[in-house]
Amino acid sequence: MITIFPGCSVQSFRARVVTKVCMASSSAVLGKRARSVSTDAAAYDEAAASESESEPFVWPAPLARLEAARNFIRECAASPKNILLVPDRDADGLSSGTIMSLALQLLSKPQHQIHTHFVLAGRNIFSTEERELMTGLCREQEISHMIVLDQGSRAAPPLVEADTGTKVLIIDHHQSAHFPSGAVVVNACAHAPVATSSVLTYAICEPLHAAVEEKAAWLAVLGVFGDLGPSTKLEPPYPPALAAAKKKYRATHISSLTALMNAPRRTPECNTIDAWMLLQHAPDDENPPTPKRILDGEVDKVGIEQLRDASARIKAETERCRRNAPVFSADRRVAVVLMHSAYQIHGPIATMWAGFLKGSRLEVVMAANTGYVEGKVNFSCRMARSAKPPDGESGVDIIAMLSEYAAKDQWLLENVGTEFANGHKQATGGSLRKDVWEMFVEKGLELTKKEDKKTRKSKKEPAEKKQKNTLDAWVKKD
Ligand SMILES: [Mn+2]
Repeated sequence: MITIFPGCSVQSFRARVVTKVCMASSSAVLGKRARSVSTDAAAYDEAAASESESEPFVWPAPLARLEAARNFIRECAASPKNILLVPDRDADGLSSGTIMSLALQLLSKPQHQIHTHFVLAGRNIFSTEERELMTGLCREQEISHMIVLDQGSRAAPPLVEADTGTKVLIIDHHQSAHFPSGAVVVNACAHAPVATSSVLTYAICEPLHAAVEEKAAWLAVLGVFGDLGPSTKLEPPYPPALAAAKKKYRATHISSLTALMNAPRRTPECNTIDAWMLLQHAPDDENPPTPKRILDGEVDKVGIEQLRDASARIKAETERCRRNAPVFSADRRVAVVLMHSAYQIHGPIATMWAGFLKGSRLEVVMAANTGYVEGKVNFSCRMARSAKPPDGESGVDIIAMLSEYAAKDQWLLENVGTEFANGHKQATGGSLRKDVWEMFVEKGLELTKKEDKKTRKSKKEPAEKKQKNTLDAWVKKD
C-alpha cells in the first residue's frame, strides 16, 4: 500500500510516487492503519476503494474522490451561472470556504458570481428549514453549483430540491459512512491522521492552479489551529507548504486570529459574516489579508473590533457558566455540566472540564445547554484528558458510547432523532428535544439523583475550590 502526499494531480502523482515512496514509509503505515481505523467508515472506504481499486492509497482522501472534487470545481469555474459556497461557521469552515473562493477566482470565476450562505444559528445543513432556504437561494440566485464545506455528513435526502438543477459538492472530515444523496462527496474521516476540512480543501485545490500554494497555505493552517489546536505537528503527510506558512505568518498571530474567527458564531446574534469578510479578497489583491494585518486592524478596523467585542462577551458568559458543578452518570464514565445560556459555549466548557476533571472510570465530559435553542437541549462531549490512551492508540469512541446509552430504552432509541452523536469520535454532541433529553439523562446516563448530588456536592466543597484555581489558570492561558 502506498500513501502519497496531497496536491498530486492524476497526471503527476505517479511520477511523484516514485520519489516520495521512500520518504513516505511512515505515512504508508498510517495509511494502513487508516484502513482499519473505523468500522463505521468501512462502507465509505470500501466504496472508495472499489472505485479506485488499482490506485494507490492517497492522503487525505481517496484519489478518485479528490479528482471528482477537482472536476466539480473546474465545472464551477466554467459555468456561466453563480456558485454558492456554504461553509461552516467555525475557523475550519471559514478557512475552507476562503480557500475555495480563491481557487475559483484563480480559475477565472468572477468574484461577483461566488455567493455565500451561512446556516442559521442552532440549525444544521440537514434540517428541513435549511433545505428550503438553500433551495430558495439556488432558485433566486441562479446557482448552478453549490459547495458545502465542513458541515458534517450523514445519510440525508438531497440538500436542495432536484428541480433547481443545482449540483452539490460536499467537502468534509466528520465521521460518517453515510452521505446526502445526489452529491459529489469527498470526506477525509477514514484517512488517519484525519485532515481538517481546510487541509482537505487545500489538497483538492492546490493542483488546480500554481498560485494556490502561496495564497492559501496559511488558510489551511488556520483551519488546523481551529480544529486540532496550534500544537498540531505539521509534518508529513501534511504538505510541507503548511509548516512553511505557519513559520512565515507566525503561529502566535494565526492562533490569535483563530480564536477571533471562532467568536461570532458563539454569540446569540451569530454574525458569522463579520469573521468571513475579514478573510475575503481577490487573488490579485496587492495587499492581501494576513493574520497580522487583520489583527492590527489594517484590513478592517471596525470588523476586527466587532470580533474582539464578541470574544469579550463570550468570555464573560463562559465565566458565568463554567463553575456549575458536574454530575455523574451511574457508571461514572460520563460527567455532565449543565448550563442555561443563549451563547454557544457548551463546546468550550466541555473542553475545559475534560482537561482537568479526573476519575478512575471517567471517560467523557458532557456540557449541556438548556438555553441555546428554544425547546431543546444542546450538548457537547469531549474525551476526558485522564482517559487519553498513549500516543498512537485510539481513545474512547464517544459516538458509540452515546448510542449505547440511548439503546438502554426503546422509546429513547426511537426518539433521539438525527441530531445526536454526529461529528468526531472524540468530539461529538447533539441537540435533543427537552423531553427526550430528560429521558436520556434518566434512562440512558442514569444521572445521580438530586439528593445524592446534594450530598456529594457538600462533601466535595474543599476539592472544588482547588479545582477552581486550576480552571482559572487554564482560562487565562486561553
Ligand atoms: Mn472542521
